[in-house]
Amino acid sequence: MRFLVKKRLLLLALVFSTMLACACGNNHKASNLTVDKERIIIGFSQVGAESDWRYANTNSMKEALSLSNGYELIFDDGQQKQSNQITAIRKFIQQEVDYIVLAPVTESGWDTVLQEAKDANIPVILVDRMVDVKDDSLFTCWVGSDFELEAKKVTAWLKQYCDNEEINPEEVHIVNIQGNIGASAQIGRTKGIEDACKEYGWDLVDEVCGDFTQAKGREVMKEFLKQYDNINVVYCENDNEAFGAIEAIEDAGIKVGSDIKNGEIMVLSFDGVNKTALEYVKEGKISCIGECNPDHGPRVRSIIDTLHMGGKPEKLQYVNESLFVSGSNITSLIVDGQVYPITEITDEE
Ligand code: GZL
Repeated sequence: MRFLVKKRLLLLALVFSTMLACACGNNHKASNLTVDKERIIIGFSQVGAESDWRYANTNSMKEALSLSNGYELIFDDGQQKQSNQITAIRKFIQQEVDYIVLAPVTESGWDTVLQEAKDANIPVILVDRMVDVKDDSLFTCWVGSDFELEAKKVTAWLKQYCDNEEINPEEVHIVNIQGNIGASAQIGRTKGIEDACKEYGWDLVDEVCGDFTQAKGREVMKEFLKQYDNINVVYCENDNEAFGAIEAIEDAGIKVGSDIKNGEIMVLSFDGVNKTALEYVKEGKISCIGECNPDHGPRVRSIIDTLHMGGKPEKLQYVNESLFVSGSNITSLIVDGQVYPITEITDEE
């Protein structure tokens, strides 16, 4: 009898433990769901992968919005096409993400799709470039650079340099290799050089789009050298274009450098993200770089966390930026009445 009781008890224990395991198992699944539910899901539409700056910006976002930090980032590379970015945003809406982050390739053409995101109650955070929309409630926050200020700093440096070297304004002949036409960075940097040429009396020989890429920058510079024989300053709207322009200038047997009174061609640029660009500054191949800070990830993370806790972050958030030079005796600049420091690139970098 005892044996029989024992057997039944064992059977009961077996059934009970199986039930317990299932219950735990389900609880385990439930806890997974609980964890997933807590994770913040973000759809990020990036411009593309056209430049070193863009890689650095993408890395900054992926590092800040990582799984280990409690985020699930759905990344889409727009390949520099607005139609791809609009498709990605619509996909994020269908996936019911918690937030959409957009780095818009150009400023115009976003009203409709951002209205769809608003109707779906999904906050949109802009990074890097701005959008030109009728209703600015279509985006919650923007993190990026003051591109016109970047250009004012670079042109103020050139003005200071010309004054120090006693170079007359009419002796300065500039070509501008522009970024993607319609991108905030292009709009601000082009406005900066055009205003400076008017203000200081420099000759703006020509402006052509270089797509923010090295290959296009080289092609445009090659064409400029065929068309014009008086160029002594090349204003590149990013470093990758500058790398291409330097290749074309050196292929034509001309020296790049700041000694424009003795036949060198000066190269000015923007970004200062990768080592080659800073090397070129040290070597004097690029005379001055307007820093463009790609590190938007931490700010976007803080904006999302604030929103998630019901807070109201600053709508427009500008990143701090400097100017990279080497060997010039200009140590600071005054732009619009404000003093800006200059970062001297030395071997210690
Ligand atoms: C600037 C960014 C620009 C960079 C380029 O914030 O939009 O786009 O200057 C990049 O390098 O391609």
